[in-house]
Amino acid sequence: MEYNFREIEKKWQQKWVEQKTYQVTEDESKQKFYVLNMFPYPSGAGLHVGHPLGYIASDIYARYKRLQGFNVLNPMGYDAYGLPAEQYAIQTGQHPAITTQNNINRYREQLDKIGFSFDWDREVRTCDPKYYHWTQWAFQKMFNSFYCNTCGKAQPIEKLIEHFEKQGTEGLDAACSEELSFNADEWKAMSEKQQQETLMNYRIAYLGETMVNWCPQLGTVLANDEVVDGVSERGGYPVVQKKMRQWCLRVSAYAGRLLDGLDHIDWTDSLKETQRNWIGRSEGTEVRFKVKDRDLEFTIFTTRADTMFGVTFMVLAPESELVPQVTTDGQRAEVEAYLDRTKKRTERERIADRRVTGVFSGSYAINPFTGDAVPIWISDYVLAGYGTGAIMAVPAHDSRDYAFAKHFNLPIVPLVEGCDVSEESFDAKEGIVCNSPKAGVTPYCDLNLNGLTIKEAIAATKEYVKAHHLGRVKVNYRLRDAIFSRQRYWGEPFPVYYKDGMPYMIDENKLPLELPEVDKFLPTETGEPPLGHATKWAWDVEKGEVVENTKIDNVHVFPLELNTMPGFAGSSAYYLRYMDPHNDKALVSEKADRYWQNVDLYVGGTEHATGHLIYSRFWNKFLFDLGVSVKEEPFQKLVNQGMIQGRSNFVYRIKDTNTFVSLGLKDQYDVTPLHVDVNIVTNDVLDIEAFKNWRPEYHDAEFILEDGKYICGWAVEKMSKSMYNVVNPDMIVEKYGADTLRMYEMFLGPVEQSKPWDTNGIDGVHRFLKKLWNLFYGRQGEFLPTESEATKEELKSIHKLIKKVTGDIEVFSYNTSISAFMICVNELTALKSRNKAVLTDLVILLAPFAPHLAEELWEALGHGTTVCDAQWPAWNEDYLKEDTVKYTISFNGKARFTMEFPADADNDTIQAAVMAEEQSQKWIEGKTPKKVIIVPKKIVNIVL
Ligand code: ANZ
Repeated sequence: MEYNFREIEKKWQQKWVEQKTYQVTEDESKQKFYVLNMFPYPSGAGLHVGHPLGYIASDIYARYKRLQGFNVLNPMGYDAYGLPAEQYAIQTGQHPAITTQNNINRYREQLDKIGFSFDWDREVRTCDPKYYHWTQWAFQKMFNSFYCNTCGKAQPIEKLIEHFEKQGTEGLDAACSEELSFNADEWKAMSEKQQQETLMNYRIAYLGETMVNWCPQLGTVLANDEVVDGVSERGGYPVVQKKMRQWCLRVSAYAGRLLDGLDHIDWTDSLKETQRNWIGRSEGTEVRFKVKDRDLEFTIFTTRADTMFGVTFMVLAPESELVPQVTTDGQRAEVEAYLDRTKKRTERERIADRRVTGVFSGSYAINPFTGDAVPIWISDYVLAGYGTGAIMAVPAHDSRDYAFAKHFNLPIVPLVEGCDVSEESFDAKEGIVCNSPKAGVTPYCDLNLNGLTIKEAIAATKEYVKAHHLGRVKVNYRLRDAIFSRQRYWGEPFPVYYKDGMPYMIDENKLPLELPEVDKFLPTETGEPPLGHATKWAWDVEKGEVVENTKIDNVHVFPLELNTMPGFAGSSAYYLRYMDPHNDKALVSEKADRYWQNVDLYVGGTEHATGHLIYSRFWNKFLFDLGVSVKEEPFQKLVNQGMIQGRSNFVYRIKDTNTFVSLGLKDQYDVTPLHVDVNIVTNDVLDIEAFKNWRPEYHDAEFILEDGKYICGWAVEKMSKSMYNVVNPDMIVEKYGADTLRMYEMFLGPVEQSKPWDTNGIDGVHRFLKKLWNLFYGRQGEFLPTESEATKEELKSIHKLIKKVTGDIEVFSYNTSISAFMICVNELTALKSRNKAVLTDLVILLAPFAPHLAEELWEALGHGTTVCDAQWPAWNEDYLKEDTVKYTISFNGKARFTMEFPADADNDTIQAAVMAEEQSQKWIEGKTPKKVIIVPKKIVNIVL
């Protein structure tokens, strides 16, 4: 009987739905296991074969854990707010809700075909008011909290107010935008508005003045990567740096905890390192400098306090509030012209671009160590948002300062007399710091750094600074607060109204505040965000509801916030919501939260390393402080799946003709390569008829063939519509079945690795499943397994497989598991195995990989329940014991490694195992071996 995958897959997909096979509840009698995929943004293009890679990998793990007796939560949902739907709406007028719904339907259809074990009853969509209710709720909690550095966690804002009422800022150590100082009386004397402004300085969700990339023509703030060379990526409109009042999240308050938490989670070292760099802990010193002849001083941040004796000038960031104060009348015009120029550059450009620009302010600062007066410059290589936005420049020991000094002809004074201060010498600066020529001889400083290493010199200088009250030791983080406002339509509305210019939260029990309807999705004529088009977007505090804007009286009815939340808002706590998705009283109930705790295995792409994976860790830590989340870290283990790249094909058009020449002959002509749809190319041979029909302009195309065929060129590129290399999983499922697709995607290589999609091997995987099927069904459709005594060989074969697959799944080495399956099926076929117990184990092992086929065979073996509830088999070492022989494995006669084989292993088994061995791939380099020579009990030589 044929392996009829179409029928089998349809049947089981239906049964799973009917029997709610994947529905899961909090079952206290079982240990939990929580598997999570980064949920997709449902784009208009649908899924391509790259998308399911991670889902399949995690599904295998989820199914495996269930077979081991765990209660597995494996949910799925949609990150449904976002820009593409909004842009589509701007172009076509189609409401983003409709586009999103259509895309979700298409995703769901595609996902359903692949046989995932998702509990769809727990689906979430970030654009659903029942979902964003809790996004808004968390935002309100952040607004009503501040971060207490003393207790190391978020606290209710009332506690801060209490503190102010009792002692003002005295004794307060809280995360803030700006250090403030006032006493209790001063606090009490403040107007409500002043008090609110003051509290804003501490709130975890706060309105802050931030520099943004503002594009006046588009009426919106752009992200850094949407700006290229000072103009918008779309449209090419000028972008300027502008201070704007935006909602921000005080992520920086959590920098230390975000850093420390990395030590307790099981993520790859490279991902942790990326986060560490992003958080950017920097231990340094803040030192105060006086401005010469003025009653003014300012603070700089340095990690090299030991270089105080080499300071030859100071630099302020252009945005620094000090700039107008230190600019002298004589320099004003020049300074203003400079500020104007630098406004056009984004921060990223300022960091990346080494072009030296700057202007002298006219003032001088006094070096507190030497008493020397050094000029104060203004330059955009100093960033406003880092440290204090002001630096002391030591051109002899810092390359940026060096470049600046060279450009503007400023003095360069090395710490060590006679030291080489050419550009090339910079890397060689580590080592012994000799005494500065000035140390000990000026009346200002008797610090002696003679003979110390840099580290010791820094420590000594720090002590000196502290003892002489010149500044303080300071830990800085690069991590910035997150800007949380977007001038967009398709996002979560803020549950905020404005009274006298200050924001107020709508009542918690009136949430969710639903996104209003608008007739245009663009900014308004007056430059307000799209919500500015809404006519019913005002808050009636008495009724506690949204009313028409015409009713705004600023007494009972107030305007609502026009910005919406950014993409990362909805994805920051979705893992918690999956635990209890229908709860309308809380984000998650205590019971569900206590049971599921946090995600045990999170699978997703590396592109989220510094966005989502920082924000969601922050968000979770905040909820942890509130007592809502029980674990401080949301994602215990994280696996990054690689990308599936496209394998593009090309045809070569002879210039100015409609004639296409085959790959091997193209060099004889002047040709233009053109992408061709990979779906009309098989093994690089073009289907000429299909090509002619592909585009009207190719209808009359002519071809220069080689050996009667048109051979296409190829390249590995990103899988994308514009390269015509997108392979749709539906097509593969239709042709080979979901089980083949699942196994093939895993067989392509290690999960974490990026690899090109290449259908050439898919037939092999499909044949393997057929072969496995044939162990169960004879030609006449007779069911073969019988109750018999398993032979030693059969037991050895299956127990070897149990051991290998169990070990491999634990480390996500699915490709090697699949090779092991192939070997085992070959062995059992050769043994003509009919043993029911052995074949039953085989089916259970197969279930995570090819669930439809496994269910079908499980049923045929006489089981009334799903194979998902079977028990994962254990291996017995006794069956594996054997007299083994060590073989040296050689390639073209060169010994490379050894492998052990049973003394009685036949040549086919040895050959198959050698070819399947991972190490072999390195030496085979994708070639087909010409010959494999096996010298019994000694050597395997592969001739390439
Ligand atoms: C003097 C000095 C001498 C410095 C030397 C470095 C080397 P990290 O490690 O990243 O924290 N700096 C401080 N604030 C800055 C800002 N807002 N924009 C640009 N640069 C800034 O770097 C700290 C160092 O970067 C500080 O130490 C300061 O230059 C500079 F041989 O001070 B240093």
